[in-house]
Amino acid sequence: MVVKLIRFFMLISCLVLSRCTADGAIIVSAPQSGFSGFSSLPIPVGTLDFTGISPFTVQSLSWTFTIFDGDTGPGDFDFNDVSIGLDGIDTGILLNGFLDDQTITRTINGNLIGALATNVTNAIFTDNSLNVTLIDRSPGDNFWELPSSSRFEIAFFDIPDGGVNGGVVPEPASMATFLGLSIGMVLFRRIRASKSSREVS
Ligand SMILES: [Ca+2]
Ligand SMILES: [Ca+2]
Repeated sequence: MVVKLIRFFMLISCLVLSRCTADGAIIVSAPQSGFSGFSSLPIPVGTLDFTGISPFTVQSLSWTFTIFDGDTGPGDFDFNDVSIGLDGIDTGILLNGFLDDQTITRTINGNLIGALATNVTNAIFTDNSLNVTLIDRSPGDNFWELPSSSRFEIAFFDIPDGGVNGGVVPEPASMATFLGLSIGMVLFRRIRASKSSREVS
């Protein structure tokens, strides 16, 4: 019962903050840019806020986007042509699987190795902000729509020096978790007191 209550209120804390820890990952999310149209510049997905998150080295991560008319499915004209940009750094990780004339929500996994991991880590924690873009190697030919009614997120895994595995919990999440746990404990005590009174009577 206690475990269920704790899990429930941690989930609430997580949803309220759009930033949470689950299964050894740190997840950061934000509304999508609402971009609609063609552009020869990188397509803006949105900006993630890392304020209050203890710095960690970025290694393995997954991105979840909702895109209409991506044209990056097998056989589409931008298949193998679009990669994910983080603060202007081309990760080289491809955005395949977003189909022509359809709204698709899809998660892309990837690993950042060596200088790429260092550069992205520095890009995030110099200003606690990460601008995410789509970099088209054949720019200007694709109509994109990234609805602002959808959120995008990045989940960071295998965090060696901070985050969950290092036992460092982000400050805002700590406060929300504390509030959630406090409410949970009050409810638990009330339920237990109610049970006790029933057993006595
Ligand atoms: Ca293209
Ligand atoms: Ca398109």
